[in-house]
Amino acid sequence: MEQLIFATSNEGKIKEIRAVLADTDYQVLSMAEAGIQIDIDENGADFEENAIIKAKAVHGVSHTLVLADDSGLEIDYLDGEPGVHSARYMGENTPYQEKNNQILKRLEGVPMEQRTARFVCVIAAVFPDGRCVTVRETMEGYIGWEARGEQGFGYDPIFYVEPAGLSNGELSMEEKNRLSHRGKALEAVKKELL
Ligand code: ITT
Repeated sequence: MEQLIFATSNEGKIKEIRAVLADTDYQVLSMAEAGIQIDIDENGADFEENAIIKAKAVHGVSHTLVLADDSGLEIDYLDGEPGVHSARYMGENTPYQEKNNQILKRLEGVPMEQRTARFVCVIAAVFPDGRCVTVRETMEGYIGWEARGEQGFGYDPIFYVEPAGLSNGELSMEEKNRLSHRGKALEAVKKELL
């Protein structure tokens, strides 16, 4: 079995990634499992740049196949915020319960048709020879009126999908992976790995 390193330290992401890549010939190693401890400055202007920065930083140490995910939530009423700053919104260490409550407050009184939002996921793959490709996928939905569900991570409890009207926090990991930005981007990256 071949190995690949997924350049993330986000536990929520890595669980979803392992589930989708389970049917490939690759064993997925986290950075910790690969023994790589580096600080990466995610100073890119967009999701593509940041995904490439992360994948190349780890590839620079390992020289192996490396994947990285840069993702975030774009809320139309907030002009695309928090966007590429999703992890840093209100501070990296602020609990998501607080971040989610703050977003619900900022959207108080905003009608359904103006609550549209999407998750974006860009995955960069850097191959052992340094060749690099990116894939981008989105998940369209809306910001609900309350946080619901214990599944997933981050902004999942306030992001709702039609037609079921359930929050991502109420979806099983299998359901979320079937519909989500990350699930679809991982399926697209699988094709690049063949
Ligand atoms: P790595 O850079 O180590 O992968 P990170 O959490 O810092 O971890 P990003 O810079 O890509 O990753 O930030 C993505 C943020 O967007 C993440 O922390 C969540 O707040 C949010 N996010 C992305 N995908 C999400 C999802 O599927 N569900 C909920 N929130 C998500």
